[in-house]
Amino acid sequence: NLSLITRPLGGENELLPCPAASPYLGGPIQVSFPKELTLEEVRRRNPYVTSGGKYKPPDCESSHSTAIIIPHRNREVHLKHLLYYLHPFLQRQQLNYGIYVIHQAGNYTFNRAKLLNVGFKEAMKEADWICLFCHDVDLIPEDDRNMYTCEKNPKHSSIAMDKFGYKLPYRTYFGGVSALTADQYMKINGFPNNYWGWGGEDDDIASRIYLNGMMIVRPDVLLGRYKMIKHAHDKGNEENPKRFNLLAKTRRSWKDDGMNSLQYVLLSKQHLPLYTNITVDIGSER
Ligand code: UD2
Ligand code: MN
Repeated sequence: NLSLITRPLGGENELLPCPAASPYLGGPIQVSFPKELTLEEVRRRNPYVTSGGKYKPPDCESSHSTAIIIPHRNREVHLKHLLYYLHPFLQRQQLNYGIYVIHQAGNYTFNRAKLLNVGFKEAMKEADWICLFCHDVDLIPEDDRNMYTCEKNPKHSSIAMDKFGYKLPYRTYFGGVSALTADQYMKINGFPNNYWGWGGEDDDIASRIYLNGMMIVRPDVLLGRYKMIKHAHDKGNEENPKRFNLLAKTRRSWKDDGMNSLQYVLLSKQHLPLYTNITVDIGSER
C-alpha cells in the first residue's frame, strides 16, 4: 500500500516514531532458491537500500538499529539468496539496519567465531549499533514476525530449522542466528578466537552467556523457523578435533580469549550496494 509510505505529519524533516508493531509484517514466507537470481535483481528490488547495505525506514523514525554480521568464505550463491530474502524482511520490520559480510582471506582453516568478533569491532566503528545479529550465510528466515531486535538477554533466533526437523536439537544450542546487544557482547568478552574449523564455538558462546549470569532467550517456536540451504562440509572447515578440550576450559579461558585478545589485519572494506564487505586476514592457529 503506497499511501502508507508518504511522510506522516511532523515538523520539517522530522519523522514520527515507528509504531510498536510494524504494519508491513506478513507472517510466513515461502522460500525457494531460483537459479537465475542475480545480485543486480536483488538491488533492483531494494531501491531504498544505500551504500554498504544500509537502510532506515523512509516513513518513520525507528528506535531499533541492528547490524547483521555474516561470517563468509566461498559461499557467494548462498549470500545472494540470503540478501534476496533478508533486505525486504528487515525493511518490513521497520528497522535501521546494516549488513556486514566478513570475508576470511586465504585458505587457512575457517574460524567463524573470530570472524564474528572482527565483524563486531568493525561494525561498531561505523555506528553505535544497538543490536548485533550473528548470521550464518545459509539460513533463511521463514517468518517476518521473528524480529531482528535484541532483548534483555542474548537471543537465539534460529530455533526451528528444517535441518533439525524444525526442533531445537538441544537446550543450550546457540548456533545459526543469534543476537546480542553491544553491552551483552562485551560482557562476555565477545566470542572465542581459538576455535579453528567446524564446531564447538557456538557452545563456547552459550557457556560464556551462562558464566556471566545471563540466559538465552528465544522467539516463539512458530516464528523462529529457518530453511538452511543444502550444502556439503566445506573444504577448509573440517571438524575441529580440539573442540571438546577447548569447551572443557571455557570457564577459565573466556576472560583472556575474546575481544580483549583479538588480532587481525584488515585487508579491505568495501561499501557495496547491498552490503559492506570486510576482507580480513585472521591468521592461523598457533
Ligand atoms: C552449524 C551452525 C553454525 C556453526 C557451525 C559449527 C546451524 C544452522 N549452524 O552450521 O552456526 O555453529 O555449525 O561451526 O546449525 N562458512 C563459510 N565458508 C566456509 C565455512 C563456513 O562461509 O567455508 C560460514 C557460513 O556463514 C556458514 C557458517 O560459517 O553458514 C557455518 O558453517 P556451516 O554452514 O558449514 O556449518 P553448519 O551448517 O553445520
Ligand atoms: Mn550451514
